[in-house]
Amino acid sequence: MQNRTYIKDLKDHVGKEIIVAGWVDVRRDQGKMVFFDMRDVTGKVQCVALPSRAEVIEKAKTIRPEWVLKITGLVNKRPAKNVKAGVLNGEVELEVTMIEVLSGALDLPFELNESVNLDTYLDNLPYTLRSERTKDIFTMQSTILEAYRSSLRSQGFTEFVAPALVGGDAEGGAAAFKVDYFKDKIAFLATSPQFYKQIMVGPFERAFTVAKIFRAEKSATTRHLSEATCLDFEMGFIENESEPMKVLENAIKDTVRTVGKMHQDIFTRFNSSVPEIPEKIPVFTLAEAQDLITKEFNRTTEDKNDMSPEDERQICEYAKKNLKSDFVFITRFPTKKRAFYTYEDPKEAPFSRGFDLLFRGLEINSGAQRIHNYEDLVRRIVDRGMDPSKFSYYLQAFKYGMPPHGGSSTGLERFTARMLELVNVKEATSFPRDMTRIDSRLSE
Ligand code: AMO
Repeated sequence: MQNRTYIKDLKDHVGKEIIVAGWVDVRRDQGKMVFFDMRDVTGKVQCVALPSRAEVIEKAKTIRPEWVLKITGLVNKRPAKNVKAGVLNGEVELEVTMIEVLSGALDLPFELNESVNLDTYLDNLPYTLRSERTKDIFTMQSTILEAYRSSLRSQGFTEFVAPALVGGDAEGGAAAFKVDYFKDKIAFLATSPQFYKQIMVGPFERAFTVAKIFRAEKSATTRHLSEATCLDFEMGFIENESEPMKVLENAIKDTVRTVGKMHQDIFTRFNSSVPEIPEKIPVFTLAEAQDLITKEFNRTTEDKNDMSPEDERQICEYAKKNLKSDFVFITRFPTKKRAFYTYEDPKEAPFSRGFDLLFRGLEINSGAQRIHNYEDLVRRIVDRGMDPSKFSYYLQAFKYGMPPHGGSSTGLERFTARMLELVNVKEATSFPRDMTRIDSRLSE
């Protein structure tokens, strides 16, 4: 739209006639005058329709929230008694000289910023995504994405685009969605860009991707989605898992620094705070973490081979209180509990070189050093009861020379959810898919 002024810039146009465009937020009639707030992507402003402008006031009386308008108006200073200090446009208002209705809106299901239950919120996403709270969440997510990418680039990584349609299931176990492909072939939606990022170590040594992953696990929890977004990287020529852990630590620190600089206001609105990270993120082996939990919380951990959600929560509580860290690394999981491609040093058996990163009580990242030797990898596939011929495409990377390598994957939705301390990861997903919903609710 030509000659449009963004609402955040109105204060620079006092005394001038300008054009704004956006949505009607609320309308308040006061005596013969009509007041309404207009909202565009940059903020809100109060508009006033005066009775002296007959055509304007008639139209103003018909408008409703969410109507889309193009407004011509004079930017006036507010009378001193009406100034709202510290609020965008608290010192100015728009005296409307012309209203053009670009689009009307039907009756709304509820007020935009009203708090509704999660299902109602999700049923109405094309509408509820416009709310202030939601806009804050996805503004935060957009910054996380940008900062993480930029950190990996500065650490020498090249971004590539991973496929979403794949011939086999990368995690060799995680339930995959099936797709009818050409020539009667059953393809899958990728459960991870794992194989492709490892292959990309060939051309780039250090590669990363922001990839969609699809998981058909029947998990109805606050941490599971059927479709998630992963920030995956892989790097060659490592000696052990501490190198990818360091790259990840840098990416996390860079991201936290950036959101802290840009979004203090959002943290405040969510009653949260910029995460604490000490010089070095604390690292515990699985056994150390579970011993600490037993000691600190007087509770025996049930599964010695993995962290339960309660274990994750308590070790994070411990680290926050005693080590001033919102992040904790857990290492030395038993190899049998990790994906088949995870490296195990014979001297360290039965433990693997895999790691998890926990953030405010939740696993947000998994990573590992990988097996790089062709014969070892084939043997591991066979040991896991799988057929190496099904992996022949991926195995080429190892047949033709692969350096020791490793990497990790951060779930964008989980990272965002814990950043703002949201209870459910679905709130940190603009269009969540789960067992009960794909846009609309699935019938019972
Ligand atoms: P993993 O399966 O642990 O590891 O996934 C990595 C990260 O992705 C996120 N995530 C999910 N988020 C929401 N809903 C889900 N259903 C879901 N599944 C995973 C989590 C998790 O930590 N290939 C390995 C990674 C690697 O070793 O590099 C993998 O996929 O935040």
